[in-house]
Amino acid sequence: MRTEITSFCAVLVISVFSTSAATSVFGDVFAWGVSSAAYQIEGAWNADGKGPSIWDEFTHKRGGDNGDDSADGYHRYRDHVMHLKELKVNHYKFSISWSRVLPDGTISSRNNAGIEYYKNLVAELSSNGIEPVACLYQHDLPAALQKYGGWMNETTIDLFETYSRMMFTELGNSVKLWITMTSPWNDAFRGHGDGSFAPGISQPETAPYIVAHNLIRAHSRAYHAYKEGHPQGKIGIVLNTDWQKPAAAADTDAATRGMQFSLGWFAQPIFGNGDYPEVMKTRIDTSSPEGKSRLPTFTSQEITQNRGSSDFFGITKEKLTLSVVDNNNNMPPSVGYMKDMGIRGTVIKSSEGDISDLLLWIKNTFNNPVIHMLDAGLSGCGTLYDEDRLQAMKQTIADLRTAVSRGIRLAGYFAAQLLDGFDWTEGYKVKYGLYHVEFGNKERLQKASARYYLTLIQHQGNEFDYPKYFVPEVIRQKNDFLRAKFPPDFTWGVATAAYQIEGGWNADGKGPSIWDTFAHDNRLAYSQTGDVACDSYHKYREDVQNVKRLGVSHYRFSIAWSRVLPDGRVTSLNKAGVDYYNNLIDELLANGITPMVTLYHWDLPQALQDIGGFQNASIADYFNDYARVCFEQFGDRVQLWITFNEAFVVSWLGYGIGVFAPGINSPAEGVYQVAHNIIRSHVKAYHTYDKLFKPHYHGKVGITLDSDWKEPATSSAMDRYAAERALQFKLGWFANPIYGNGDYPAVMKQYVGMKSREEGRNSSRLPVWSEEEIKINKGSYDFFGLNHYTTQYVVDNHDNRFTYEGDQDLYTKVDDCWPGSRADWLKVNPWGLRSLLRWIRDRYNNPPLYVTENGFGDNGELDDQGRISYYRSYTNEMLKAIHHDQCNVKGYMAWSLMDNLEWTSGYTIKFGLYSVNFTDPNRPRTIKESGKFFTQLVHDNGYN
Ligand code: GBH
Repeated sequence: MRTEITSFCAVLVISVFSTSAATSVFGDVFAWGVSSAAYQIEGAWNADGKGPSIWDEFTHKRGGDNGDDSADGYHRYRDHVMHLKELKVNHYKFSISWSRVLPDGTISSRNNAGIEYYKNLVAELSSNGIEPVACLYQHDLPAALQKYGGWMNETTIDLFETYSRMMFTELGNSVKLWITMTSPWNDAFRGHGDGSFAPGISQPETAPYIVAHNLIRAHSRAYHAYKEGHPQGKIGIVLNTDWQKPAAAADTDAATRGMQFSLGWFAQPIFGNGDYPEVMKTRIDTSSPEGKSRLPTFTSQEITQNRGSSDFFGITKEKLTLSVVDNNNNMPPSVGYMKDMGIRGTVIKSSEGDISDLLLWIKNTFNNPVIHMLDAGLSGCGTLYDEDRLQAMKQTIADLRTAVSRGIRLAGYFAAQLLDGFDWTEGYKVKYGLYHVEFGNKERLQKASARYYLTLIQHQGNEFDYPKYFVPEVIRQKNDFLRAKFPPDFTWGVATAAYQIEGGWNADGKGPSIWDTFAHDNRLAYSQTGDVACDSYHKYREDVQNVKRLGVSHYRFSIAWSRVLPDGRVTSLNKAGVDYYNNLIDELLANGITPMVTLYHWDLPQALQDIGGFQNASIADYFNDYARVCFEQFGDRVQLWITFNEAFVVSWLGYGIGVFAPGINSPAEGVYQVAHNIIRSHVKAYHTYDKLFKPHYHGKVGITLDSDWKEPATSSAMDRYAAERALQFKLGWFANPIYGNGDYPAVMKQYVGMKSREEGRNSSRLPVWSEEEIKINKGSYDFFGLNHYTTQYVVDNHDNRFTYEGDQDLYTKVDDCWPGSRADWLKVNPWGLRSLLRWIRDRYNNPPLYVTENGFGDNGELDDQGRISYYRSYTNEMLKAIHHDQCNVKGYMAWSLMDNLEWTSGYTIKFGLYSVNFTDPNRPRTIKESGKFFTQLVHDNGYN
């Protein structure tokens, strides 16, 4: 039932009702929290008197990513609290940067600005009803103390106590839940054993033991210092561990030993008998010089102080689980701590029950403590629709329910983490946030896992079905590769365009086009031109053989208007130009290949640009005349006609921002006029064919529109409206008049009208269709041509520019997980194609559709695995659209047959299934691996 509801508000209402009656296994008083750590998110590494920490020094020395700015939590803590409120968590765990409050680590260096920051954060949390959980130490020791040995020096224990006492005084009235330190194992082993954490010391024989010893003593000192003054408050420690399972029954002791060496090392002193686990003492003693154990000894007073020095057991289960094999002392080259432990752990995927087994082990080994679970989280490349992480959280919660049923005293769950931030060893390569952080401008966007978590909290941790829009179906199915065939009559082809391949720019009477002018004006990369290009004007026979070799049935090419009509007008008919296309068409037919002809792929006769091009309303008549000439000359053999390629590109890039020929800048008005005239031109030519030619030739006419898929960046209602708006402005602009109701999309009329009024105009910059025009626009097609390459996310955003872009009130961005290509604009997101096909199906009554272009740009290598993977995944999503969604897709043309002139990028970006050697005057073609892959796909007509 709930999954049917698409309104966000409605879902919230329903869930409130449906959960209020249910009881939670987690009890009524449960901490639902989120965690963060100072160095991972604060940034402002040297702001307002902050002293450097060992992590500042470590990362600066190491080079690469660092936490200098990170998510800028230091300045944006109010935003963070707002997000915590959105999540409806009741607790927030943060850590305090010691060197922000005491720049050199000692009390004499007190920095009020730093203290103020934490006071403000705590006040902001409290006033929003969120319980602050302050951690005194998470890895970022003041660098000044490292000069004296840091945690190797026991003076640091005293300094930690003094620092802690100061923070208890400063924040003790508001913070009732404290953590002395989080994951001290990392400081001990990673910081001093393998050196992968700051301070980067690698002395695995002794240093980890000394550091752990001092950390434990520092912890228990801070514990008692707090309890003296705040008997009501709670303070504890958070430990981290892998769950270590025996690989076989014989390895049971080894697995227990592994747990004792990692978790027991800290937990036995604090939650057990006050001292180190026996197995550690024995094993380290035996392999140490006589009477000088590498494992330090606690005094009896310390043992008493340690014992019970934590009001709760904070635990972080690392992402992975280890399968442990006994490797008693026999594991060269391992030394020190690892050798002492004497196990070999193989990382295996965590499975159901691991967390509950770990908690049960803690319960049994350490006296059934109250536990707070701090999720280690599942890292990823940072996709916004993080279904995997959502599933992992779901799994963790299910495990925790099991744990509770086994009598474990669970008091809280803290999801990791609030924000994408700096990950200690991986920098910004891996992301843990429930909120995405756009590091350049620090924008935050809610991921699907955040929506899941907040709904989980509303359900008090009970199982629930999450609404579909949290992660749309198409995205959830992205990894389900479909092994199936395309329909038997499915059409496969490859595509090219005249200016990109022909060359012969002034051969045999051809007139110049606006792209000749643009290129000769040095507007293309490296001043390259299409003067010769692939020289298809001379090599078309070879091209046809190459098409044939791929086994496809269709070839989509375009006619250069100014080759047929040099000055654009029918009076200038050029017989040589007509002959060229006749020859090409005849050659195709002779080889069993069906031509699909584009009349206009951007190369307007310069002579027509001289009278205003598409800004001149009479262009519709010129185009109609030109189309009629083509229908007359070639219509007896060509039955598939495309009037325009990518009306959007012509309008916006050609006449809006002028980055394409003819290079005109008219982003507010011209762009809409041009689009209007393109549609008029198309409609006229469509009806010309329909009336005069279709009765004899029975061909089909359509237009090719290009559209990226636009996915809402978050599932907020505003972003969802914005994504729909973006699609309507991009595709609906042309598709709605032709394939829809004959008029511009309502939302475009509304927005352009509104923006025009705001600007002080008394009429909209969007032209208006007459009743009569609407009638002839509507249905002026036999099929839908779609060019599709990539996807963007859409974020609702007020835009104060009065241009086609500004009119839309949104901005777009891409996903960190989508692979790039040689072209900046082309990110690989296969499921976008399926989403777009479904959108077209729903908006335009499932028209017969040809994907007339789709492809991937690289440097032109013959072993082009990137392209193969692109074609494989995109065509598979198309297959899903046909099989699962009943989209009426009739055919698919790969862009492109061969490497060619990539417009303003010149010959720098290659899209071909064949490579072309542009430095050889003969322009030899060579098939690429992708060409072979495509041949196989066409041959199999799907995936076996
Ligand atoms: C298709 O357009 C074209 O139809 C085809 O001719 C072309 O070769 C193919 O793409 C590959 O690019 O960064 O400002 O230069 C796809 C839509 C429109 C996407 C222009 C790239 C470049 C914008 N394209 N856009 S810019």
